[in-house]
Amino acid sequence: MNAPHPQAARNGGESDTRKLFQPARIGDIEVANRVVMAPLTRSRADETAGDIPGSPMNVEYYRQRSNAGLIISEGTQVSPVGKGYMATPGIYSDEQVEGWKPITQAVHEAGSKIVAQIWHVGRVTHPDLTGGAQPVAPSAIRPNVVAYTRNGKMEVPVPRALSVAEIAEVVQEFRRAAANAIRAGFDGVEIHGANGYLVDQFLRDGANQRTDQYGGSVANRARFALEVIDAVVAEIGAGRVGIRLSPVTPANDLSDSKPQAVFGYLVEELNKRGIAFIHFVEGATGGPRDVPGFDFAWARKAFKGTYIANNGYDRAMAIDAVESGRADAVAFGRLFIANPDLVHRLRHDTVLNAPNPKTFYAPGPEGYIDYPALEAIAA
Ligand code: 8OZ
Repeated sequence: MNAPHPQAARNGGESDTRKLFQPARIGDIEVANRVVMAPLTRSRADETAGDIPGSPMNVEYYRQRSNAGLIISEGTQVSPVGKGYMATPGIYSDEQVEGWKPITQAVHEAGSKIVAQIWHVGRVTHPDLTGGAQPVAPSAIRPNVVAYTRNGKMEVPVPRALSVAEIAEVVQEFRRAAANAIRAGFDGVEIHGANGYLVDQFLRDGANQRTDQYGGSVANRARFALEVIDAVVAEIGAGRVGIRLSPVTPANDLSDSKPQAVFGYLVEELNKRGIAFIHFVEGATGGPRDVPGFDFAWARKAFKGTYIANNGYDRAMAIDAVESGRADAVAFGRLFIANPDLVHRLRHDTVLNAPNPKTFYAPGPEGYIDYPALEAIAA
């Protein structure tokens, strides 16, 4: 992109009437615009101290991006065995809750809102990341996935199938994570139901071969997701709860034979709960959008809450999606890594910094808090 689009110049700043830049309500959360920062794993928590977020660098990263109407935090594990990557922050210990506080405070001071993405990776991990514990899953089916650990790249092992009693414990872990998120100053939570992690493993039959009440029929496969939703809603209220779903993504070696059936049922059940939002990864996560198997336009019409769209959106697509009503809000991932002032840049149709994948998960400030804002470029 070079010169500002003429219409952007005319509609720029305060006079901008395009819906993407207008305030909205997402459940109980009032947002200044409909640009959402997608959840982004950055692997910069203090791992040796116990997966604790909130270093000055972490605070600065979120503060810089607080022009988003809503920030969805990086995935934060609900338990040690729910961790699948190096140096991801948790939200189960008191020390982690304290760590999140300066982050949520900085975001609020800058005028934005932030929900915690609460996450259990299920079978997508390795004992080197979980304190030695064998990964858990609906069924003992190994995904063809590698884990990145201190000891290098490892094939993930065969997981252990959770017992019914253990499933109830994991539901309670999500509930405690939601309570902790509110204690830490978050405006709500997004349950990570996408990208082949635990909630998604129960939903899709590529990972769920159970023969009890958590497997088989669509209603049985959706039971765990809905128990998590119900527990979290009971704890913090439906207006502060959302879920991320990716019905057709092949990410983390997961698939389903009939995604429309299982995710269609789930959308209808989520309507009954009145949750704030569904955040849809439309297509293959970080890849092609045109993957068959699920009708996102149907979901947009069927779901009564806020529809947040994600996956490969650029400025024109996002403006058009919200203007036309195909989405209520649009989440950007990689563009937010590289452009701390993304909303300003989208509003004024300016040049964008390119993200550098080499520093996405690297420790340290490089590629994290040193992408320049526009003022710095102009100076
Ligand atoms: C990229 C790298 C590590 C984790 C996801 C949480 O796929 C992730 C993730 C993505 O949702």
